[in-house]
Amino acid sequence: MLNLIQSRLMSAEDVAERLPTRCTIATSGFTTGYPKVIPGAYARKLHEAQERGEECGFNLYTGASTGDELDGVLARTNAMKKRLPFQSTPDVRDRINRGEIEFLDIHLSHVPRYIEHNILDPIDIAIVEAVDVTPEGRIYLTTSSGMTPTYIKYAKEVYIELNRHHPMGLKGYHDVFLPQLPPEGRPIHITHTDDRIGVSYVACNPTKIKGIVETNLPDAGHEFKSPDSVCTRIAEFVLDFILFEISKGRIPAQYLPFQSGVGNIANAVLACLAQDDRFHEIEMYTEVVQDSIFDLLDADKLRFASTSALTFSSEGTARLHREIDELRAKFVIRPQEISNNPEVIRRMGIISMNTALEVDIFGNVNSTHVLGSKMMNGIGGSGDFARNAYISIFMSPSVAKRGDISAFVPMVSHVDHNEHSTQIIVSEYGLADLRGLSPKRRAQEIIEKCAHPDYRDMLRDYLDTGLRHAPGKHTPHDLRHTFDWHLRFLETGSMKYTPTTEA
Ligand code: 0RQ
Repeated sequence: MLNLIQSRLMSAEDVAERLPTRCTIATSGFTTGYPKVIPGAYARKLHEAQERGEECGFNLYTGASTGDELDGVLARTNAMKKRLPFQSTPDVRDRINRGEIEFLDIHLSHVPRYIEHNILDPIDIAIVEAVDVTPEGRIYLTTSSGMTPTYIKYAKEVYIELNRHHPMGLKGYHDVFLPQLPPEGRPIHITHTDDRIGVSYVACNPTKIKGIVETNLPDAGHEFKSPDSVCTRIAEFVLDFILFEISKGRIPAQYLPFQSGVGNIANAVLACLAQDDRFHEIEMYTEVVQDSIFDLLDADKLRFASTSALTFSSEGTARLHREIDELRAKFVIRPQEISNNPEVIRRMGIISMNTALEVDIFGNVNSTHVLGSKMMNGIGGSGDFARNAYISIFMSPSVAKRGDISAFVPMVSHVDHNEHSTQIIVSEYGLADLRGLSPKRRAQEIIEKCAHPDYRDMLRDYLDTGLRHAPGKHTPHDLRHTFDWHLRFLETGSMKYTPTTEA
């Protein structure tokens, strides 16, 4: 008798043939672990249907960002109607910003409930990447978990890409557990980063698995730059601050688990921590781990990391494969319902470190919108962590676009994390500790510690004017000029004042 894999084996084109040209597709993928061949075949099918004059349109749900083999090829069909909850592919981003794709920018921890409560269009098809699937329908995922367990549960049909690029040794990395909805919800029994409360596979009724495609493809590598001087300065301020907090007894000497966002700054903080003799072993409770985790491992400074994805460069992935059995004792991969769960984050006392696009002098943070209207990637998990962390740190270079944009502005052009949730702000010039400060004092702290020197006088001026003219002196905004900086950049290409020629 044929086993499940043999009986469902087909080509990506066979799967595409079965997929409707109008449907809602949910896939695995949280930076890595997304399907890589079925989307391309489906895109070709859509192009052909469009050439015949057929109207096509699909929604795409994932865990977080994915690669060009999924997001890129599907965006280029121009048939993607709705996308959630996070993306970072230029072709998707452009279409969102041209108003062609409806993008739902949702806290990652909120997505499962929206699915379960049918707030979103129901899922017709789930396409997931796995290393193995058993006759009973146990699906063993690759390097990410994300939303996959929930998508498999609610999809009408499931297609699997069995990716032979990854070793079977990935089995055992995952801990799959989905909490019940209220009123049946019970406490989630995670009190330590390495607690396991579920099983190592996603259970699926085998009759729902309609097709299996074999692949042998890596994820698009997440290459990291070696930390530049700006990233290194930011990292040094963060590390000094953590040691200061320990000296004050506000962080225990054995630390608290760290959460670290995506990108070069987050990677640099952990890489610098690995080299810093003042630090010993740490733990992580986070949603992505990047290559800097290997610096920690090599320095014998990683006790354990709980994550929703292993987001490695090609070099990092090769090392994971080489050391797959030893590293299993160091990592657990959890669904984002658990990695980003506010209950667990609050209980464990996380030190959260995320990157901001811009911060205003009163402490509001914009992580998503360039100049107030253009979507960058999405809020992702930064809100889940920042709001519920024990200590929440936001980091940003003081300027962008060769100095023409100040990351520190009178008022952010979009708010993702408001002044009530933010605590510590860091640039390459210094660290502003906003805890216990009124808005006026926060403004002074941010201007003097974080802003680029070229913009400090302009910010002081804005604050002084507000203190003189604002009807309320609590948060002294000068509403006539709140967005002058953004408007000036749009008009002149720089946020700096253009000096007038009149003497
Ligand atoms: O543009 O590439 O065209 O030069 O923004 O900036 O400095 O490379 O920063 O890659 O670390 O991303 C906030 C977007 C930072 C990211 C953000 C321009 C700048 C450059 C990128 P160019 P950098 P990074 C865990 C947590 C939200 C989600 C999150 C993010 C580009 O960290 O998406 O934290 N965070 N999730 O030039 C205009 C400004 C700008 C600006 C920078 N003020 N105005 N442009 N740029 N500041 C992960 C998950 O949730 C999965």
